[in-house]
Amino acid sequence: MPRFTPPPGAVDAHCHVFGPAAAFPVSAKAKYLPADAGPDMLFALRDRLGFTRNVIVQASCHGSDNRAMLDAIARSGGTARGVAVVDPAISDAELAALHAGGVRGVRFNFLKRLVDDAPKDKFLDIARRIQPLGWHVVIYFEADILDDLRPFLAAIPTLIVIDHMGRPDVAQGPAGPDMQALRGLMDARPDIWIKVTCPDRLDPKGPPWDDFVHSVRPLVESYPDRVLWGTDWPHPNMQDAVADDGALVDVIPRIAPTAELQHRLLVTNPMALYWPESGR
Ligand code: 0GY
Repeated sequence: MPRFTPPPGAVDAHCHVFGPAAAFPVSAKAKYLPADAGPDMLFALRDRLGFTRNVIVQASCHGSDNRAMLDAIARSGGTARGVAVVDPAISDAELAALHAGGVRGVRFNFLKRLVDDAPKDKFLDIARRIQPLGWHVVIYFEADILDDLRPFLAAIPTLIVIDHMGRPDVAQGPAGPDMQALRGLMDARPDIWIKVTCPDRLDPKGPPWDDFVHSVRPLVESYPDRVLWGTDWPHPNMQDAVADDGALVDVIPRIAPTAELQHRLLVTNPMALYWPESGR
């Protein structure tokens, strides 16, 4: 159990579901074979941690087969929405069906250990096609390719959310080159948002993840309207060091030290992106 109590209506804006494999097998191209982590487990975690809603992000192991995510959303009673991975050949009718199923964004993954290819031209076609739906693009990359990605990012016509801040080296501190590059990107374009997630992935020194807190808190304070937070449950590929979800929640008040920052991070911002009709 975390010590920190999230504000009412808090959203876990980065989590996944895996399978269950008997109903929703992983892709033939999956780079890892996860244990089942279905909606019942996700919603039990949500309740235990004191959250209200989930944004389920399609994980690479399910490829562009979004059925496990859609099934979880359908079982959530309106408390979950999703970010899909789509094939470039997807039809407009299929996109509309994803929207009806609760999808509000697409994910482009550039991590070579997770996907075989990341075709920028096809991604841009997809980004143009999802724009009329009011969706955004979620992009996952590592800090060393940020410079290469600049023209691609500039061409994306929708709001962009960067997973795990583009995996900066948090040991460099808030003034280090990775954080400065990220700030440069965000300062140049006000519709770039970041997920201030995954101390367990980004801070090899481990709990209580002081380097992560030291580097990330200034970002939350500088861009309070463009940050999202999530557990990253069930922590794919972290089998040697699965973080305690309660301990991850307890990082929130250290990177967002006031009640107002916490409310923006956990409620206002994710609600604006994923439940805009709620009018918050
Ligand atoms: C994350 C991070 C990872 C995995 C995936 O789609 C995925 O498989 O996103 C990772 O291995 O870094 O956000 O879950």
